[in-house]
Amino acid sequence: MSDLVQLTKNGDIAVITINNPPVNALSPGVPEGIGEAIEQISKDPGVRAAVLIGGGRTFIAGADIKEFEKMTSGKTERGAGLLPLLLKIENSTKPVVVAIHGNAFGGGLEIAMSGHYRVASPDAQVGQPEVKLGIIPGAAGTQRLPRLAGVEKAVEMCVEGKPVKAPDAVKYGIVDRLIEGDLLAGAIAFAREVAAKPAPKTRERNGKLGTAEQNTPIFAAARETTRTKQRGFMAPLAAIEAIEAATKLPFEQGCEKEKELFVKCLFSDQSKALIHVFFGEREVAKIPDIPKETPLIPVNKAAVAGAGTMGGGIAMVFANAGIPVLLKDADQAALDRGLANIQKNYASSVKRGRFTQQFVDECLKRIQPTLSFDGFSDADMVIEAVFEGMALKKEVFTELDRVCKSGAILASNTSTLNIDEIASATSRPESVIGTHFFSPANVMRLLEIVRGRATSKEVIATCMQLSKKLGKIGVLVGNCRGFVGNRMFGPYRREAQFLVEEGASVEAVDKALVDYGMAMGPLATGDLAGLDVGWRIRKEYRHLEKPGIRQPFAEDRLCEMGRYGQKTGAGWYKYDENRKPSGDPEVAELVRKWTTEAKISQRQIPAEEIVDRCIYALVNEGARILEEGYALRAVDIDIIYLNGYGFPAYRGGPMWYADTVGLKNVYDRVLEFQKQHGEIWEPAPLLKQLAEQGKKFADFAKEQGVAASKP
Ligand code: 3H9
Repeated sequence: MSDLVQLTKNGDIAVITINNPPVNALSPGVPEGIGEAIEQISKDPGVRAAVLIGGGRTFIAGADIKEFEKMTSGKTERGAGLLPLLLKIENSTKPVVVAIHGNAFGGGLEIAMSGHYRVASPDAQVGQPEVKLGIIPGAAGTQRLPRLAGVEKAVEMCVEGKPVKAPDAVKYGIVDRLIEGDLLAGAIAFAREVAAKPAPKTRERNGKLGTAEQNTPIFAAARETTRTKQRGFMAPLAAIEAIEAATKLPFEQGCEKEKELFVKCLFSDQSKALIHVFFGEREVAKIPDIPKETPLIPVNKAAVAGAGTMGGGIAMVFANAGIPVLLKDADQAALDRGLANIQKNYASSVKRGRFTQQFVDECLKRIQPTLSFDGFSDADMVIEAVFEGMALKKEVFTELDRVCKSGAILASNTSTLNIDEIASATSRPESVIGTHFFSPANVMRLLEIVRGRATSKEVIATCMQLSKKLGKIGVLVGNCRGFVGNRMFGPYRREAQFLVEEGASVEAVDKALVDYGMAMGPLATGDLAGLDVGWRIRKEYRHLEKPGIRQPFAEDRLCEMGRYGQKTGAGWYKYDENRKPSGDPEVAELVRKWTTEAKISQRQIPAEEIVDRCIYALVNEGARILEEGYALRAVDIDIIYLNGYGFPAYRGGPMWYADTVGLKNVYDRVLEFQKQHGEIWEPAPLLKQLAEQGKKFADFAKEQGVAASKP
């Protein structure tokens, strides 16, 4: 038997233990090992029942995701899958009790459901998260789960991919019993209890499959919700179709249907992109020159300077993670406003069921308002979130340097300013780092961690680790203007504005990008963030722009008119009192007037060109960033765009998308744009180089392993 699976005996009960750390994925050898163990048990007269359990920290986290990549690229043959093994377990005449701790996810839950009974530790979780990888359960999960949990619950679990906690799993009929204390001992005792009983087969339990009359509205509602909440994703719809098959076809035919849909999803670009995202989210935590053993600075108390929207949101993030936090502002009115905002946000979280009132009360107690820096002296980490201006930031950091204890992390939430210059206001630049939260800070998952020239490895490692505790995904970036996300966002939004100035309507530009999959169009995003933000930055940096290069101007004109976006009730769109947007004919007329005066010829612009210009502007700038070493890997840029800018996960991020289109195709299109629009579209040297070599951005990251430490 494979050494990934062990078979031992406890009296008349066989114990099959899976040992494939870290998560007992079903890598080659594991299913075979389980199968052999089941065969041996069937032949052993001394065994009356069996327990199947995971060694280490978890039961089975699912199929080995790395194998999917090998399969779709033809590196390994597609085998018969797990189905024969599951039938072997289910057909065993000796009851198989599956004992779950940690997670039983994907293929793990599918194996568990082929067992005759399931017992679980109270803190275990079960789930079918396959949709998050762009696939559906492929080992009869869509057929067995509705038989155990009912159609509605199965649809919810397979479509949303969210795990269910063990006590709920008992309630839904997925788990038979919770075992407090020693799981193995409890499972063995349970196995003795059921050893003499006939072993129930999940595939024959049709009682919860419902009638057509009951199921039709469930499937219709699920499809409707999926189309809005998971717009553009194909796997959730496929999961619904597979479960529908479970309700209409005999088990074997249902499995056939599931297989057909599974294979279609697995070989899709969406699945490849989402698998890239899965590994990417883990890869960004790995910084080549910062070893795992780097000592961390304990962060048990935090302080935030500035109680505006960002400062308040950041304070909530710390409080939510159980870390007490001081919230300072210069005047009482601003502090009161900040606290009122925090309370409003928490109240709405309670209303939406995200938090309980008790949790919120505890969080609020952790946020301590203050008007002075006095209490900052024992904070382990301070996050500055004052108004975006270098002079003010430096003033704050000079003060922090004076009051904070030695070794405290001094972080700035700046979204554009130079971290080294900010650090120069202190006597300890090694403690200074950028932590760029995204708005709303308590909601958005991305945290850009900006490495200054002198930032110490301990400070970086601590912030990377802390991001997880704060429920964020931290991505290390270098210190360049706009860092990674906003630096790329500039050319993206520039193109959106050019397109409007060349004749596309505001609505057409946004619609093309929303249809591409973006959460919001670039112009509506500007209205949301406040058009004045970019306007102010453009004014500050105008002296750095090369003369003679075309710049968009309509947005600045809108700002001059006081049209800052949602907050002023008008920007590119106009807004009602509930901030509901509608197209504004006045904007269309004004833009036409301004562009006629500027002699910009007008034309109809197809959606495809709108998308290519905006997305390739992102990609071209991303290529520069990568080459200059301000992002560690192409995947880091992807993770930033997926988590901070509403880029569709099923396209894998801008750099992955470009790799999928083919860099030669992207390069050729950029050259076309350069011919039409001039220097602004000069291809990034790295794009040119990789396109000519027939390579991908992903290859570059692997080859270079650059660090984001460039000043
Ligand atoms: C499936 O089952 C399809 C079926 O229907 C069958 C069809 C035939 N495979 O996340 P962590 C690695 S699809 C390979 O940091 P945590 C991970 O990359 C699968 N590798 O730990 C990382 O490697 P590294 C359905 C995997 O404690 C290391 O393990 N299942 C897999 O924060 C530690 O992972 C899922 O989608 C895997 N399945 O979280 C579950 N899982 O150290 C996916 C993990 O080199 N997994 N790795 O970076 C998870 O959600 C989390 O890993 C889990 C643990 C919650 C289990």
